[in-house]
Amino acid sequence: MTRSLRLSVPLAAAMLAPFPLMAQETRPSVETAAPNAPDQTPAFEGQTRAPQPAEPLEVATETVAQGLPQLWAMEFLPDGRMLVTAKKGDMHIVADGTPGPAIEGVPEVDADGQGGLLDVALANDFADSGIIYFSYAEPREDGNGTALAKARLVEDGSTARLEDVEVIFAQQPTYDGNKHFGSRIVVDADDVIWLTVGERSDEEPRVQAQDVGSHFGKVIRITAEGDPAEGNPFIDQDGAMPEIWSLGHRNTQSAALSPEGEFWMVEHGPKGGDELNRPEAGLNYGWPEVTYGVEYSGEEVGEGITQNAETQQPLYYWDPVIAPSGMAFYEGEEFPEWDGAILIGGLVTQGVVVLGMDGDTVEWEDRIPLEARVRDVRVGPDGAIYAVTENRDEGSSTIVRITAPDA
Ligand SMILES: [Ca+2]
Ligand SMILES: [Ca+2]
Repeated sequence: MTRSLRLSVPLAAAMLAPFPLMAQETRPSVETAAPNAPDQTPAFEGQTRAPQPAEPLEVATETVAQGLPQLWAMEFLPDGRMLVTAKKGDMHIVADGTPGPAIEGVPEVDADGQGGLLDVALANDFADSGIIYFSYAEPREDGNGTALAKARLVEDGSTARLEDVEVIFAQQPTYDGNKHFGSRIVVDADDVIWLTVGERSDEEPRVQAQDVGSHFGKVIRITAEGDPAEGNPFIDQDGAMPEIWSLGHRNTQSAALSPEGEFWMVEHGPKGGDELNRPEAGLNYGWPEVTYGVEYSGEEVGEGITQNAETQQPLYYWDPVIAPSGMAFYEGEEFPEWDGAILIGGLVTQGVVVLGMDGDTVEWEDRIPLEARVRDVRVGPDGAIYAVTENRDEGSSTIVRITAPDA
């Protein structure tokens, strides 16, 4: 006994030796600011403050369009021009860095506060059909609500117009406020339309994020005709809104389809609680009962619960927040080492957040600083990354092209 014990001590030491060496190699997080909720702990290792990548990001940037109205979203048309939405209610086609005239036929929007003309997406058959989808804060008699419309974009010489405009989703109930409209639109390979809808922020409406009888704080999933999509979890439940896919979301302005065809999103959380989710049918993502972070007043959110069995944990969260805007999965030849990485526009971080992924796990996080609020981020047909900036004081935007330095 004694002899074997003596032998085991150096053996154990030898086995343990590699671990301190590995720990020394762990790279620090790109986030160096103090958390807003220092007493909260993640549910699993790597859920926040992932290490920086082994190779630091090196990029070159150039402004490819400026003097634009304050934009909310941008999509590339098949010919490489850009279709943009301006928050105040206009839509333009940007060619060679210059916006064309306002596209006629855009419905009236409520541009107060966080409202306005919001996201735009192209139908999968856009090249043939000209069909686009767009979201906006819809003015109503007793308030407003997030709406999703479908229309045909028709060009005629140097002008363009929307025809056959049809609202295919209108958030219920109506609410009189100017915050948390969402919204991002994602069209999947089956032509199903996904829309993120905010919980309208204020104390009373935000609790409706937990109520499947309300569209507030939900992911919406519908057909191109506006019907609930097949497979929606609450279609047969009395009193539930059949368009709902998942619940318990706060205000999501960031969503994208992964290369595997799955719907992912990043939510604006409370102070110290932005979160990455890949929402599954019928599941509850917690808000406002279970969340990381604190109120912007500094108080606890509800009872200050960050984890429980009834709600889903975010795959990743940020404290302090990044304030997520647009989102895209990187695919292209410009940055081969970022294949499958998630790009997220940062309003507060003033740049693009890059997440290196292994399945559902964030392996690393880095940031592309742009010194401007980023409102949308897209991957161009050339493989470059395009960031739409916004300057709220000037009511203006630029579009910045991000490439590898030697390109
Ligand atoms: Ca879009
Ligand atoms: Ca959550």
